[in-house]
Amino acid sequence: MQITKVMAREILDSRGNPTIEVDIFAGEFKGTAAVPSGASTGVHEAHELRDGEKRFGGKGVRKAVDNVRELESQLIGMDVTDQAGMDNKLIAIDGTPNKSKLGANAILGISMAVARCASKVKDMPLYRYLFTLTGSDKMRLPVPFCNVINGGKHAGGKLAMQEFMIAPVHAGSFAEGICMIAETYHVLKGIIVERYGKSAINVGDEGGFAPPIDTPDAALDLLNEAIDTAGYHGKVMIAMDPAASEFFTDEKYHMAKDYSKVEMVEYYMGLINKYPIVSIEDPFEQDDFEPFKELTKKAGIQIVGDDLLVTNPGRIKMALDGRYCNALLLKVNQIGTLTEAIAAARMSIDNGWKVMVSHRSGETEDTFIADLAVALGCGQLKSGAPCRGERTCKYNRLIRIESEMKEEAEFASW
Ligand code: 2PG
Ligand code: MG
Repeated sequence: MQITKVMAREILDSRGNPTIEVDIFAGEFKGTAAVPSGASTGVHEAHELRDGEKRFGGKGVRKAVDNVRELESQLIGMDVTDQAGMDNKLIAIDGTPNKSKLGANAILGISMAVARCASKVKDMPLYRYLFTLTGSDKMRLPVPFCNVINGGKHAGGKLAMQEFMIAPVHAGSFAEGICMIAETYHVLKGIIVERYGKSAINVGDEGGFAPPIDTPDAALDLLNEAIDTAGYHGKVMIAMDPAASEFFTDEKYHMAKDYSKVEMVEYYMGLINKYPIVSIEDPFEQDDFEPFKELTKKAGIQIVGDDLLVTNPGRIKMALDGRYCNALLLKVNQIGTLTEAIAAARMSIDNGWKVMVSHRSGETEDTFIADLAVALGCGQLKSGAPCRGERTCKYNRLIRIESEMKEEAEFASW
């Protein structure tokens, strides 16, 4: 089935910033996709094209939209079910190492919309169609990693570390897991109101609370208490994304006090021994490889590379060789095409790593990543708190997929 029409437009993301949405048509079939955007972006990510003009404070994406429109004549007639052919063509037309000519946002919008249109042509739900592209052994509903305390660039407070997540690793199903999370979230809300007053339950960019605390220990104590009070001790575990590139300068990590690299490794080991932490993402700055290696060796838990890896096969190979971490955070917009994102996941899984599919802090109502996580069967997805539509739409999509799959549905509990 051939592509017959391409459309693109500027829409708003969850922070009120513009982002790009693309429609791909193949006869009567239409696939639409919207592109997310990060705040704590890694320096090695593919290029997000912004206009830099007065409108939207420089964040307009009209150039990216124009680039998609100008590509239309070259895309018409291409087979919409040839995802790799499409993505490779876009990469070739762009011709830059970081997709800076067309913009990774423009390219990804096309790439995802093509996949969604193809799923309709094939009359398959998106997760089933994507499964045919992933080379994975099985579809699985992922464990949700839900960011319930927001700090760093996603909140306005003094907490340097960015994300404190809870994960129902021993739930019996996705729906049960999300119920555990929502219950714990509301218990946490009650504790925060009691301790810090009502103004402290305002939420950050990913729907998590942003209470007036300034140490990770204070955040972890709140989570522990909420999990225990909700009755999920031993069932709901804790994960963190310090996003440490954001508080590293002059060879030091700056939190409530300053830490050297060596002190930082010890600090994390202390937290791991004290709290039920199962996963830490970006514990160090994106190019600070030695402490990554040290912590991965010592910790015995999942150490995830986000800014470290930027979903880039080259960076993943480097980290595999150097043993810098043992899991990939998969963000489709860090690399810019679906084919490359799947290759990054494949490379990670085939080398014994875990993969966590991830949203961005600037999100849309698009639920593509929910289907992608099921199709990869990788077992983990983070999409923020169980609060705010751009976060819950991914979790709700997974609830629907689980019920649609009936007996075939398998929840990837640990
Ligand atoms: C992260 C993400 C998503 P951002 O660091 O993992 O939670 O944040 O999209 O701002 O990079
Ligand atoms: Mg991160």
